[in-house]
Amino acid sequence: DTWRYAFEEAMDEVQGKFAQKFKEEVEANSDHEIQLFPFGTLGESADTMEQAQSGILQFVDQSPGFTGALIPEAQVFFVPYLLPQDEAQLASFFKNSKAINEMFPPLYADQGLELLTMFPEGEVMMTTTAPVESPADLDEVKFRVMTNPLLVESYQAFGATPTPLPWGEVYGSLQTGIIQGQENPAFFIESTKMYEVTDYITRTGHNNFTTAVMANKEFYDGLSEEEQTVIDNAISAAFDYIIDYQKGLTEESLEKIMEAKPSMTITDLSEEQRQPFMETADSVEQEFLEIGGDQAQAILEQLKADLAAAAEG
Ligand code: 6CS
Repeated sequence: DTWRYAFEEAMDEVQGKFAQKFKEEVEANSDHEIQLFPFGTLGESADTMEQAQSGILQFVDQSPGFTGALIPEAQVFFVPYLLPQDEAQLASFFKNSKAINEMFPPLYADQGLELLTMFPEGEVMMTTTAPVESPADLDEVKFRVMTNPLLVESYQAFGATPTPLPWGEVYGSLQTGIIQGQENPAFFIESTKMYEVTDYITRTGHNNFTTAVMANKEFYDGLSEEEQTVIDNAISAAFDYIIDYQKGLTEESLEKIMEAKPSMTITDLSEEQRQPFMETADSVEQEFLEIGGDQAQAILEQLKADLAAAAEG
């Protein structure tokens, strides 16, 4: 039979590459087929999540940026400066984290979802219509964020006017001036041509984009052990593949942006310039403890321990 898998990006973007590898592995090792639904074919991220919860879809990729209202603990990924930028460290963290692999699955299960994996998609950068060197430059800037309450808090702390929007509205809103900024990893800024509607890219180092892949839980629980193993192995192969695929991707994407639009300004903020942004982290973390659900504190503590372990190597 055919299993349906929706994701939030195009086929040749990171989530699409992951999904294609997963499909290839499942199809090579079972009689099942996977039908892929890239962004735009079944609606926005909130729509595909509903479809996965109701069993219309067997698999869905939804980033915690959109899962915060459903699973408040998933907002932890928006405490600024929590995740490192080092790619090897990040990969090891996602692979071995007890918070991700043991504490999050029951929270997703409560929502009818089997959490299969989380993986990083790259350093998040701001793209804006005016330069950003300090929080003061974000004053009065309507800045699009994913629909996640803690991400809203964090951009408020950065001094901006956060505007939560689904992805499909971002390009048009920048074009018409409803918003003046947004954040995303470099590959996505390049592939979705964010440089056409903004003039500045600012690297503040405040986050790395996290995404999550899950199955409808009833579907997954109803599979044979053998079939579950095929899925788990395919996820694990796709994880290794996507980590490898992203090596050098950030810098390559920035080069492509500069080729497409030589007048684009890319600024990597110095440690000193980053300081005022970093100083907001404690208050956003406190806010997470208040709005991050029953497990907020336990998840945050475990995640920090997992990050420390990944940093030691
Ligand atoms: O900003 C967003 O909404 C989108 N960003 C990425 C990198 N993937 C999917 C998501 O919808």
